[in-house]
Amino acid sequence: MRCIFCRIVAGEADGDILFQDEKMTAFRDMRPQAPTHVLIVPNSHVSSLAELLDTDSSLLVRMFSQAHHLAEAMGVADKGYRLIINNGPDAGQVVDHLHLHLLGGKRMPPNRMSLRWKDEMA
Ligand code: DGP
Repeated sequence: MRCIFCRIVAGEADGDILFQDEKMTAFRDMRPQAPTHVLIVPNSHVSSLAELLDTDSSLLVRMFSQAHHLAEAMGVADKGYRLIINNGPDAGQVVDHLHLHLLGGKRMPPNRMSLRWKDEMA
């Protein structure tokens, strides 16, 4: 059985697809963590960041670039958005097909490391 993201890319499973070209597909996350929550994935099955860097590193730049275009199109670019890749088990990667989360449309807290760094610099 193919992975769920491969099936969404191929149109074999439901996915609210917002963008697709020959290399990548963007669709809404089914469990949104923010008013705008989109996943951008390579069309071919790539499990990890290391695998993408080995096979098609230029696609990574294109995925980030597309994320920005989507953020603009969805009206969240001006106020800011967050891009996240959970890479591997310690990062909480659940779906074993590399994906870039685009989150926006709400004020998100700074991460704790940045807060600690800010305190140390004060
Ligand atoms: P991660 O923890 O980075 O592996 O996040 C996986 C995300 O994928 C999670 O936010 C929920 C989303 N997701 C899982 N299954 C499906 C699905 O079948 N359709 C869609 N649209 N999103 C899914």
